[in-house]
Amino acid sequence: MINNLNAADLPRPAPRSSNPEIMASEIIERLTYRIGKDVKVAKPHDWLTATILVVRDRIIDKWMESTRKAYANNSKRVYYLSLEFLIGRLMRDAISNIGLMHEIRDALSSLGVDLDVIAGLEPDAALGNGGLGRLAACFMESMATVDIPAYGYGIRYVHGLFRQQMADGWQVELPETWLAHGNPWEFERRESSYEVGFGGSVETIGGYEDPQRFVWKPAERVIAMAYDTPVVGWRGTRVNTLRLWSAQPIDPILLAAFNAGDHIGALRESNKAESLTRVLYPADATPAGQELRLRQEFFFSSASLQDILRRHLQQYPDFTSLPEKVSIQLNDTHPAISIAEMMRLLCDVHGLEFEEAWKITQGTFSYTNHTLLPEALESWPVPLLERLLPRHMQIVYAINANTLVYARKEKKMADQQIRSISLIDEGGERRVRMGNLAFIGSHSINGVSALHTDLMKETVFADLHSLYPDRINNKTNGITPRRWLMQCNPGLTSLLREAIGDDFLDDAEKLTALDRFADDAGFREKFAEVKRLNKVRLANTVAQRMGIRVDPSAMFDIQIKRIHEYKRQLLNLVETVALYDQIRSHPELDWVPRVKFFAGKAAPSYHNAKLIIKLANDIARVINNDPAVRGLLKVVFVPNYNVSLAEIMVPAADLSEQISTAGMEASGTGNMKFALNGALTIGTLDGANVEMRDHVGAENIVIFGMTADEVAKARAEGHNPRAIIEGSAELSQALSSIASGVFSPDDRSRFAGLIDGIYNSDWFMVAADFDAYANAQREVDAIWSDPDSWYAKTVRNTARMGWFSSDRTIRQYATEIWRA
Ligand code: CRA
Repeated sequence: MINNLNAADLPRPAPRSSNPEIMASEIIERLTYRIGKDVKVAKPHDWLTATILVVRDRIIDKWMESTRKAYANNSKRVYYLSLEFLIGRLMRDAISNIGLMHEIRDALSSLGVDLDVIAGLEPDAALGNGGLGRLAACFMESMATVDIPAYGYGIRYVHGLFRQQMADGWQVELPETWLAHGNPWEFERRESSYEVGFGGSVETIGGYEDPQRFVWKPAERVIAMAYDTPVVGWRGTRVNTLRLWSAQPIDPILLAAFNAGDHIGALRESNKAESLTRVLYPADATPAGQELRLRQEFFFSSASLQDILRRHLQQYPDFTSLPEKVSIQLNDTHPAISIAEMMRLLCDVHGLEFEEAWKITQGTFSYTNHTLLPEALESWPVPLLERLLPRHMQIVYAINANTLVYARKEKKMADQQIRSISLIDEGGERRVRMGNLAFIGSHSINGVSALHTDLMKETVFADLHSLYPDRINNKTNGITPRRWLMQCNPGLTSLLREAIGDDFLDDAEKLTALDRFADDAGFREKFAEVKRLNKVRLANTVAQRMGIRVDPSAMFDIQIKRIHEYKRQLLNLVETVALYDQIRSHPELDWVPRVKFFAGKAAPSYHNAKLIIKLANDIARVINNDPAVRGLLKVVFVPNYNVSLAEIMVPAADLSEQISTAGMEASGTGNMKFALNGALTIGTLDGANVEMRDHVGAENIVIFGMTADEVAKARAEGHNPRAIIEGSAELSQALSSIASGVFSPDDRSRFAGLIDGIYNSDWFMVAADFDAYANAQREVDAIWSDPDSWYAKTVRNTARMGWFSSDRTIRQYATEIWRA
């Protein structure tokens, strides 16, 4: 066995040279021997695969070195458990991180192949819905960059997030097939397979005399098989592993049934197993609540923990050292069942005592909360958990008993508090609260922005926080500057290097050196020119995909993110209608030409979100066809928003819309991407916008609207949207034109219900914030009208956003939570 040999003594492949001729010959070699194609008949896709294989081979040398190093140094390993990894394309990221962009571009061009063309063929790995999944992808890259031995664990969905098509302005969901051409990045690991059980019963062994033992006898079993993707950090420092599990049947076919003529029945078990990892649930920040989802959560949690414990025992004699050598970060509550599974594995399989296992579990786990939306907090009906995971239900009861006894006896907590910290929600149908399980089973619980962390302490986890006051801490989100500056905005990156040198490439906070260039008219001009070229690129994309012409000299005002009522695309649309009315009523005024871009997907079952997409499209049709506002206002809803589209839209934005109802957006990360790329932000004091204001300076961001406290107060005391609407002529006109069908002549009452919601409750404070928002937009117009001032502000945004690098976030996790 290789493990028993001294790896350092083994022969290693010679370091590879990377001049373009050698790379070109390697590409031909892969094309010939790995793909089996002659140069003459190779299709663009074949060139893409061959190129990826060359890049991947370079990375593998580093990968093995990283694994050996972690082993040799007995380093602590970090495991990031996430049901979502929203990766996007990998090739450009990998090539740029290993520093071979020029070589590979030249090599390909010597073969008559354009790197940009084949890069555009790589499918997006869309194994996530939105911010939470994209954050996991940024963290993977940053953990490799800051040299932390880390593994990401998740699910290898066959179908990632659906493709969004527009049919007459309505969203239609189509299956996405990222694996259609195979996936040259991944390695199938048949040897890393684990059994995962469901259902069945629990046997109790022993009793009064001998210590009791419990053995779970699952009724169903599936195999979890690993697929590994190497994740390379900046400058190739370190390569970590993203390990995604795929479900396989234990018996691929029931041959007896098949031979007896039951051809479909013979495959039933196999289909059932494989359906477990077939599709990503398409809801963002709201739980699906279906049994298959719970099965997915347990499946990947169990496989990952078995893998983690196996690796630990390979290196250490027992589990006492687990908290010192292993950190497991739970990305939201989706993997929270891991806490019960860890207890089961330690107690039932490895024979530890409950108390000892509990200490190890708590010392090892930490949990990140990503949302406070009450409807988004995961909980599972007790009968479902009891049926699917009977042993875990017992463990949950045992943990709960210990916690509640401690709270009542030692901390003298009252009934009300006991009810709120309990793992079981007793109001109505009894349910297991996954947030409480994750909290109680972890030594660290973090929020994702300063405001969100404060609100966590005051709201959902108030009582748990008073029971365990040292556990909650903040880790403000971040974004990787490699993908979200260097790769998506090469023009700006070159300009920055010219101005301030290369230091910022290795440390984004060095961007502050740019600050003094904000007052340099020559620099501002170049900065504006880079922005213009990025806008031309977006304009071309929109012309190509949608046949719509937009003028790159207009202000590009962009709101791209999942469609959610709390994100208030509706506020933006209502203001768009108001502006449209204003321009038509006052054609004599100097209106700032604007293009309002929207993009984003709605959860397939989220009725109002889908209606908002239709409204955006209906408004676009009317406005774009009205000669009265030609050249002054355009509205574009770009279909099928994904990571690759974001990479085109973010660098092209003049104005970034971050306008969620205060207190509802836990952090946001799109906000950071835009500001880093030189957009001005119009936003509320919500999520990380608050800290962005602190960093870029209040004079370089346009903040408007109610604060989180004011929203909470208005909701508690009841506010009167009708009175507000009546008091604002602009607002009432815009609302009534939408409600009465001006934009939907084919179905005049289409949007009546949506607008009624504003009149009747205005939960999301669209009416309450409208005037402040409209005024803020006119303030934006005024700044735009003075280009010196506009570009001075946007240069300062780029200069001061370095702190929001995910390298900083990861370093904070490493020192304050993982101690790695
Ligand atoms: N929907 C929050 O809403 C946050 C990301 C990442 C979210 C965002 O404000 O930036 O997480 N929450 O922390 C979530 O998914 C389950 O909760 C999100 O992406």
